[in-house]
Amino acid sequence: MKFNKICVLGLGYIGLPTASTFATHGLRVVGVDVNPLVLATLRKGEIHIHEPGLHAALEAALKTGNLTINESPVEADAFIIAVPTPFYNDKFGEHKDQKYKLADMRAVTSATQAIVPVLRKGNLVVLESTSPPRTTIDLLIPILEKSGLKAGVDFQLAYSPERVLPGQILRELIENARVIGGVTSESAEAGRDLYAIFVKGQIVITDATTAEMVKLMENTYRDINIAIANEFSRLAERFGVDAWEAIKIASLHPRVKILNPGPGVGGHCISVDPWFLVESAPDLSTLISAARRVNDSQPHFALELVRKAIGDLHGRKIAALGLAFKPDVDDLRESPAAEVVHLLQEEGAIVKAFEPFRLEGLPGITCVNTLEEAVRDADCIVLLVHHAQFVALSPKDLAKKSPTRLLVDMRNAWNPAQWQAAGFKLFRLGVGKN
Ligand code: SAJ
Repeated sequence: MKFNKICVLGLGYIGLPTASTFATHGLRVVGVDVNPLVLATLRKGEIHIHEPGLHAALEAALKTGNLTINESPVEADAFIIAVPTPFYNDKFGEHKDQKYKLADMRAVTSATQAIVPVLRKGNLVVLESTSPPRTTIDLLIPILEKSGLKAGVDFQLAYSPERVLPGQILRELIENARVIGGVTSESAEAGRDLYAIFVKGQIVITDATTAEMVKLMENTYRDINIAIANEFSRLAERFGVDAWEAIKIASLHPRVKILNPGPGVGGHCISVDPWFLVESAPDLSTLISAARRVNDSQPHFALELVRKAIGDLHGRKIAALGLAFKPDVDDLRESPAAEVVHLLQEEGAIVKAFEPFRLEGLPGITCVNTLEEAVRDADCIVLLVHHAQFVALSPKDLAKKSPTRLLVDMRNAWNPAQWQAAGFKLFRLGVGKN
């Protein structure tokens, strides 16, 4: 299939890089968003999200004249839906007394509805948003067929998940392998023709539901692997073992690769996607939901470690280093570090947080602008996120900035021998032999 003009619905972390990349590869692209603030920002050539290289990509795309920004879709050869699929905050499912989260598919539904009036014979529609299995077939087809056209016959329909890592989106969009699942093999091939315009990685073709499941399986596998690392860290504390040392040794086995424990799992992908499987089949997803609960409860274990280090938390001054959900990004969504800070505050601790990538921090958390300010009068310093600049701190640096010699390291970022030799007392998550 040949493409001259496409419409990308949703200009966020995925839609905007995708729209810009298609435009710089010669397609005419209409980028659509329902948020007037986003439209106004983009029309000025500015961006509303932080992603390395994205501003330059948008500028390049606008400069070609190929990219235009619009509040609703227009006739085109193909439509790509890249809108968010968050959770309901106020609705839950329940299975055998266990609650699970429910995906809010309203943005996908309304984006799909918006395509109906402009859908024409011969078009291709692709859903990229992470979605519960069977969404393409059970949700999209009935809406799109209201146009009077038949999916897989009059128009092509495919699911192709985004699988890029925040911080490296523009590069991974082009280089990563891409999976495209069609409602028919013709649909999958049409999807392949579209993405082949810029994708250099392998393009794998399958059916739509398999492609939906592949995306969920990848992130669920990682979530479960981290959950077992977190559970190992709890066991190690009980048995007087250093979990980091044990995991490193176990992972020397050629068929074992255990991920790292930490204060929990955050971000908008790994802590979210497994619930899409649980929601779709709670009776069959007991391991997946148990892993989710292990990871969601990990901030409480982080809190207990700080209590072990400092005793009663009430009125104690704590410097929290890092609030992001993972190192060297500014993304605070679902961040376990922020959760640990809230728990410390609930116990009466006075916390000053320093997040170098987001100085303004989060509501309800006192954030300071420099490391010095955070640690100046602290009774205890807690490392929550292993940003490179924190890992690089030396005992000498910190001793000059702070009176405290009490440290809690949730990430195994600091070498215990080195810090202990300099007079610090270091408590590490997952270590039962401090
Ligand atoms: N984490 C640990 N221990 C580890 C690794 C990670 O506690 O050993 C924590 C991190 O601190 C963080 C969370 O897990 O809070 C998730 O971080 P991540 O780097 O594992 O993943 P994301 O959410 O940034 O990106 C993932 C990626 N998926 C996989 O690697 C399978 C990415 O490729 C996907 O595109 C992305 O989810 C997505 O959009 O789904």
